[in-house]
Amino acid sequence: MPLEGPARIVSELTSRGYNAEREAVTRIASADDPAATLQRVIEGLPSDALVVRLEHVESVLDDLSESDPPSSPADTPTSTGAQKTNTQSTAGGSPVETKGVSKGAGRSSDPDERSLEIVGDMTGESTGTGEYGDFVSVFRDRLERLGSKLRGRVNHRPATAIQSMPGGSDVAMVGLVNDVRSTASGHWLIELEDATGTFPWLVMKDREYADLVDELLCDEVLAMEGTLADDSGIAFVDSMYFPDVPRTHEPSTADRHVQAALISDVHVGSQEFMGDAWNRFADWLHTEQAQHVEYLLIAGDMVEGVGIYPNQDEELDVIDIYEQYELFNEHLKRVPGDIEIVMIPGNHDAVRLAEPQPGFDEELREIMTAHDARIVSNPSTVTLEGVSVLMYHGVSLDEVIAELPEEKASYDDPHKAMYQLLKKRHVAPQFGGHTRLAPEERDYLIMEEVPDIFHTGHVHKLGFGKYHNVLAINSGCWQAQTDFQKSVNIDPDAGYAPIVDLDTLDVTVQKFS
Ligand code: D5M
Ligand code: FE
Ligand code: ZN
Repeated sequence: MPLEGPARIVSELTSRGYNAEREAVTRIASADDPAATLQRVIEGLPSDALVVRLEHVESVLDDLSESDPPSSPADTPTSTGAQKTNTQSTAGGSPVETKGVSKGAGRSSDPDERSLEIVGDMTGESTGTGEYGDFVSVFRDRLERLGSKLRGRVNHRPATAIQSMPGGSDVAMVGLVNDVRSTASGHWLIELEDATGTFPWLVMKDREYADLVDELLCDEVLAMEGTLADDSGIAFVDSMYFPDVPRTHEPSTADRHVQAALISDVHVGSQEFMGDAWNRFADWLHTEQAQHVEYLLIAGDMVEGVGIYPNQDEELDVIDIYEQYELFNEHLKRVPGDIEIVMIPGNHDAVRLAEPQPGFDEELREIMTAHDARIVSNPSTVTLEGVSVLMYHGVSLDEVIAELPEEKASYDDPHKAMYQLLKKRHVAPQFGGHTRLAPEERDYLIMEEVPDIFHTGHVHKLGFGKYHNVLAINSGCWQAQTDFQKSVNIDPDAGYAPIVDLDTLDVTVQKFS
């Protein structure tokens, strides 16, 4: 079998169940005889090794240069006859894609320069029982924490106090949007709720704030300022304030040139999963062009799952959910072993559907061992070398897109829907709609801190842009158009990987389909 270079080496290793560090692959590819080197590396691996590391290759090459016969580490002889038979046929030497010893296609970076921290992972922290008291707690927490971002900006009063103020007073309130209705004369009536009660606010149709009304979602937190009517039963809105991202927000950046690949919606197990595109992506990660990609973030929907949508089983390639994860794990193995992976679940994954979704359970973690991936909840924030990335699968985007006018949120510009979530400082504001929410003591869906990058998926459309200096990226998918998507005219962006420079927050898109 000819050995054509890193991609070939990776697939050879993957087929034997190994994952490999990129530098190890480069080192093998640049050896005098890559095929023989690969063979000896495999023979010499400890029996419990899952990842082929640079040190394994170096030790084989050292042995070769001393003209010693290949030796396995004394304690773990693992070579098999079957593997040895390959040696002859592959030992002819073949062109390699990369040259060079320690640099080449492999990264030159020192793993010590990396840093990866997780904040807001609620895996194992769920306390909700779905009872009434949990709903009270979660909304109280939301109003308290998002309200605190607004209370300094307006001279707010509780709903019950406003009712007893004299007509004509200037008033302000911080609350949750309880209801939005249009009146017979075309004005808008917005009911705000706080811990004391509710109060109605009227937005006149000809006021500048009227066009903000179509952005409002139930249960988001905002502040209103206005004038109390003569009978003190309603207030006329003069200004609206959102928790929002300050315009002056200055994102953090990494101190060196390092990149992250942001993807989602792999959907392994679906007949439409694009395995070839995935393999091209994984092989590309082994090339020189990708040498600075040191992190891979996967924002949910690893597998297609079972029973997610009606008639979904007709489009399944693999019908057993555990087999789907096993297959996903095989695909992860092709990714260089020295890339740090972080993943959160999505609505197709085998965790509870209601958000926040805890990270995968032990049984699934034991299947997904190919990489020592960080498996965290949806949502979670991962900070890569100082750059915080809020990862959220994105089910609420369907709702934002359905409820807001086309120019403010659409499937063609998914990042604009993300801007709305940033403005509301909440990943899934609306309760009781399409997005299922699990009430917890704490509202884990709040954006307490402003992220530097906001990463979502779910809608299967690639889109990115900046909102008040925050980079919003919706990452597309690895699943070709399904019958359902065809029926509703969703044309997915499949087989793309957006790559972010963590030192500049610039984005480049690599296409593999
Ligand atoms: O969802 C991918 C996108 O397609 C997302 O915008 C929801 C939408 N979608 C896909 N299938 C359905 C069905 N059957 N009903 C409603 N909406 C759907 P994903 O969850 O990643 O498959
Ligand atoms: Fe998806
Ligand atoms: Zn999804």
